[in-house]
Amino acid sequence: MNLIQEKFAELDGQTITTFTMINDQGMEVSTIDYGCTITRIVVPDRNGTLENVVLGFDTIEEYQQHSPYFGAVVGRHAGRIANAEFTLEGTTYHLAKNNNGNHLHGGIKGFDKVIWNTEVVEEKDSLTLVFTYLSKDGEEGYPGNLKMKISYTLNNDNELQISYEGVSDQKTVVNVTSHSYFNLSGNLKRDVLNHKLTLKSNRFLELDEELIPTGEILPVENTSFDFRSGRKIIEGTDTNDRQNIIAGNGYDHPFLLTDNHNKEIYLFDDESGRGLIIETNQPAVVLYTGNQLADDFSIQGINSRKYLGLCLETQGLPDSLNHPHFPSAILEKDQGYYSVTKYIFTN
Ligand code: G6D
Repeated sequence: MNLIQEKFAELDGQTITTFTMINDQGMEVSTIDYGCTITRIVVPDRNGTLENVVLGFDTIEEYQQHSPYFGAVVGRHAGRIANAEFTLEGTTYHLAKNNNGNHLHGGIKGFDKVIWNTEVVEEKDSLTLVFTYLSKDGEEGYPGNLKMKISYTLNNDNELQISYEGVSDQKTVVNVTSHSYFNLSGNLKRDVLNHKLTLKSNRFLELDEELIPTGEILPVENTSFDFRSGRKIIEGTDTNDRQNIIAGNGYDHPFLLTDNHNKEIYLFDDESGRGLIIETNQPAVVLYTGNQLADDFSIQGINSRKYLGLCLETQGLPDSLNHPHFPSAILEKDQGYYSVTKYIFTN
């Protein structure tokens, strides 16, 4: 295992650092301490060719100007919260209205836009980056001083594990995830429309026109949302299914998982032979197929466009605070928050 640490940029008088973990198979994971953002993941195809499989930039300016959370950690609360407010124990908290009058992904300056303290832990067959940050009481409108610790561990089996731990001195809400856009073709050679996704999920959340959950939990049977036997992404981008249409001709939906830590999510690109198995302790995964990717910038020389990457955001359920029948995102005072997701790359 090797670690390369180098300066990425200066921002507001602070240095942003790149940490590149390289395992003995040649897999690389590059991360910057700005938003714990994964900027590159390099893995082999069926012929052993090492190429990048995530959307990311080379400069902080591009992240500030163009990034729709490319590779970033998202929080305190990933996903949307309707009307940008929630009530806890009789107190209503008002959050940033940063998406059509609703709250999205932790607000204006969420976890994705702060610089995290970083430590490195080296083991014989693994490397871990430990990111810590104190999200103060009232930050982005959330209650409680929340101490967060996020660990990225790369081992020699081409597995990247991300764990999230948090504790707050007041009752609050927490729902954190990683927002990488995967594209297994390698160096963004193709879009993700022919990627095949298999999900252990028989229910998904209905969304309204503002992409807010209506509260209805729909069965996947006989719809383009049934990924139980594997389905190509393209089958959801040109359907007349209203849910695909309101998502911008694709998917932007939370799926309730029927299994944890048991290959519950599998993405495969036949042309490259690359696969990605995702296992998590979380109740849901948001599949977002890059339907809103703008086309007025380039990513490492490739023009950005719809469907150039897709996100599999393992997490609780968006807007659960307004839907008591959803798994809760409430974190009690001094209660430990723990979320873990493993990404297993195959070829
Ligand atoms: C869009 O609706 C989608 C979100 O799910 C995604 O996370 C964001 O773009 C980057 O708002």
